[in-house]
Amino acid sequence: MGVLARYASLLPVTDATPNVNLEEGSTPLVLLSRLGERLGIKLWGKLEGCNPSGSFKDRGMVLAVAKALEDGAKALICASTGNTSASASAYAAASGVPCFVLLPAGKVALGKLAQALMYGATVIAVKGNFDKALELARLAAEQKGCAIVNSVNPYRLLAQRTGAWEICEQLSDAPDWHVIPVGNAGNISAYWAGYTEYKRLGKASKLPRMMGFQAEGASPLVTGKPCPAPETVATAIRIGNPVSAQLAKAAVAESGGEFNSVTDGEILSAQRLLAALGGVFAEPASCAPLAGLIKLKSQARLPEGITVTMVLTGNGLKDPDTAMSQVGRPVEIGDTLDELLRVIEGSAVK
Ligand code: AN7
Repeated sequence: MGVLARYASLLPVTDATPNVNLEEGSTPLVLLSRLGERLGIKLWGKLEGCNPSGSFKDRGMVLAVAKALEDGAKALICASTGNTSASASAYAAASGVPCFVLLPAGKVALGKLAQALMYGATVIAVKGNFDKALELARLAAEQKGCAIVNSVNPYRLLAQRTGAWEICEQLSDAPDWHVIPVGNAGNISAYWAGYTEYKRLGKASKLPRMMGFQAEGASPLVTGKPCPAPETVATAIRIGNPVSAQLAKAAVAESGGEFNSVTDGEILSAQRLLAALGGVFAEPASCAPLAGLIKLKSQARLPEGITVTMVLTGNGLKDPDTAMSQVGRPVEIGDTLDELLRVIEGSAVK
């Protein structure tokens, strides 16, 4: 069941809303026991890479597209660091509506670009960063009457609350800490809105601390001012002027949480650790929170034994280039058993 059907009573879905559905949501919440033991916490990973287009964006996109169709939109438009474009293109394809996506030229992971092109969107590479592309998309949407499906579209964040609702159901309560990567700052805002709504409805007994992690080279919410030239290997969160900055600041302040930043090196080593100790391959941006937990642990600022949920926002397969630049190559052999046995005997496993 997709999120519109699963959470119809908590979302602005009416009889007039088209039934858009790619069976998004209901993603696994996995106990990462080896990583949790190292950190001295109960660490849960929300596998948002299991969504149909491979990222959390599908939760909000399904409602944004359904409402756009309900309002008679003839085309969709968005700017994106990659995942929003993949998601918008997928739902546009499934709904039979044209989609224009604006991407920062040369700064989008290969898998995401392949997705938007395969789903049949008109893909436009802008010589500028995401913030500039969003500015153009907003102006074009106004002039051409296209529905903009970036998170400036309020339906996106309303439906992204479903991630928090699922976590409360999977854990039978809210966690102590909720750690999450922050780019345009929509998801952290939506999760906070989701948790507070479930608390209000009596479906959670407490509220988590919201801990938002940015890449050091694109950390406007940590430095407190927009970043004119954001740069990070985690291209998904290469954003200098977050649209939902105010909402995110409120979420962090009200929950007693914080924003923090991690370096690209810390992000990449967390990505490898998550794969090697957790069995989960997530894209670099998704690994900023794990890098953050490791950093807080080293500063003795991670309380022992707490329950932490970590949103693994996008699938590692989206960015094969960054992954391959971090790891070795396969061991090559001919086609004989002898050669194979030599490899096995030369390894740690005898
Ligand atoms: C994997 O696709 O902004 O703080 O245009 O793809 O809600 O922006 C992606 C963002 C985290 C940050 N992890 O979420 C886009 C885009 C992944 C992402 C974020 C993004 P927000």
